[in-house]
Amino acid sequence: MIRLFVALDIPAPLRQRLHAMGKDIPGARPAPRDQIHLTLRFIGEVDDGMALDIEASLAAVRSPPFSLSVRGVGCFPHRGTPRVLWAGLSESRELDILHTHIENRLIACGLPPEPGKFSPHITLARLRDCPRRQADAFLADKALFRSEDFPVEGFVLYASRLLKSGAVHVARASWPLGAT
Ligand code: 2AM
Repeated sequence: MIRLFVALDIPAPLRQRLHAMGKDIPGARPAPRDQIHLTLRFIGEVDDGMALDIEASLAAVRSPPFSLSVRGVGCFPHRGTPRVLWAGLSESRELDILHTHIENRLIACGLPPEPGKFSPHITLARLRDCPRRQADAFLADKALFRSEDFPVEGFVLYASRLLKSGAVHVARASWPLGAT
């Protein structure tokens, strides 16, 4: 069995900035700098045959390249004890279209539809025992954070191995975006 998810890579200089933001929060476990990503679709555990089907199916996705920027920050859950701090993204119709194409290809492979609405975010840090007011202070401080636009030129299928030291992400395949 293999644990899979589909993601967009973030350019290294922006990953560095986001990682630095995640490090500022007392009591937070920042996302490893080189693993900062935007999850398009968490797939979960599948067997090797299904993983090959998924790879073949995602290769057929045709969607145009586009630009995104990071806009503001937030946390999950929205109320109560915060567990994840994240950076938000600019509104993007192209991102929604890409997500829909990927979702449709995965459903065609026999996976159940994604539960819940696609909520694009970039995880900055996971929190343990972080008082709400501390998270709120971070959210207020970074509310106006904006990045430069960055190009989205492809998407990646990652395998995630859960080790004691944390998750390790390994790219299994990636595909360029191009003319439809
Ligand atoms: P997130 O940090 O962007 O929320 C790989 O596990 C990635 O899949 C995680 O970084 C997490 O991204 C995302 N993910 C989404 N739903 C998940 C779930 N139910 N379990 C684990 N990871 C999930």
